[in-house]
Amino acid sequence: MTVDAATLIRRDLYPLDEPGNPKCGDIAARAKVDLDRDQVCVFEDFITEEARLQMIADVMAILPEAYPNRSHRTCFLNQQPDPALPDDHPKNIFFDASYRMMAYDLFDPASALPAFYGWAPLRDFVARVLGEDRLYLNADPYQPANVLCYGDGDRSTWHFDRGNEFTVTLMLQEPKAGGIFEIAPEILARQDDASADMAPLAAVLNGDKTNVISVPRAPGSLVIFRGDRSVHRVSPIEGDRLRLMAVLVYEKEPGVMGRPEVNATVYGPRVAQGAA
Ligand SMILES: O=C(O)CCC(=O)C(=O)O
Ligand SMILES: [Fe+2]
Repeated sequence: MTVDAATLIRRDLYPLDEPGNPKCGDIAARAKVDLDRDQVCVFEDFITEEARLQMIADVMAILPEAYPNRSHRTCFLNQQPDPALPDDHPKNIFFDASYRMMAYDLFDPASALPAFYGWAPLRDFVARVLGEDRLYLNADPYQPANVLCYGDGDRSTWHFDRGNEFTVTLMLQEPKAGGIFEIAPEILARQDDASADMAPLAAVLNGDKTNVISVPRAPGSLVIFRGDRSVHRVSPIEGDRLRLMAVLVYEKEPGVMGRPEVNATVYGPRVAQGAA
């Protein structure tokens, strides 16, 4: 039987299926202020403890199938240097990233995370916070909801998201130490602007924290962030408890799918069939 998503959410705090409830309007309005200022907003205690433990159990059961994704890349996700630019230009500063990536098709569609992802009141709430009329589910077989699994020494180094103006994450499990999400709000006005002043971005990449916010995220927190102009990272994970982070992808149009060659790099050779 499909899990009833309404039972997963702390509806005492977030009555999302009662959009006329003034609590929803207040929460969305406050979150929008944070999002506009910091490019990130946090909703603590979003899911019940039972839901969180169930989602963790589901993830652990399919962990061996997750793809160990390792990359050496710039913050723009390029894997090659740009010889026309100086060595200290952000396009020539490389970092290593590593984590295991759990694709959407690995989950039982009737289980908790797919039910949570597909729950229309959640999507409508995210749209309200973002100031969008409505949002749609991603139509790709692999991308709609993933879980990033970070073990000891894993990290997601500084990067801008590509193709997604915003990202929704749900923290399932915290590591013993490390694994802090850090973001430099609107450090670039546009990723593709060759004339942009790169100095503030270069400072962040070189360890300057002046423009960086650390976002505390307790297990069960839902987070919305705009990652396309705000470089962000997850600091190295320490210890033997995995950091498990669900990433939900909503779209501004219906029917959006990923490019097969991108999916092959993100999810591994098993999805490479059909890739260019
Ligand atoms: O794991 C996280 O907290 C953030 C992941 C991330 O950067 C992303 O999904 O774009
Ligand atoms: Fe990201």
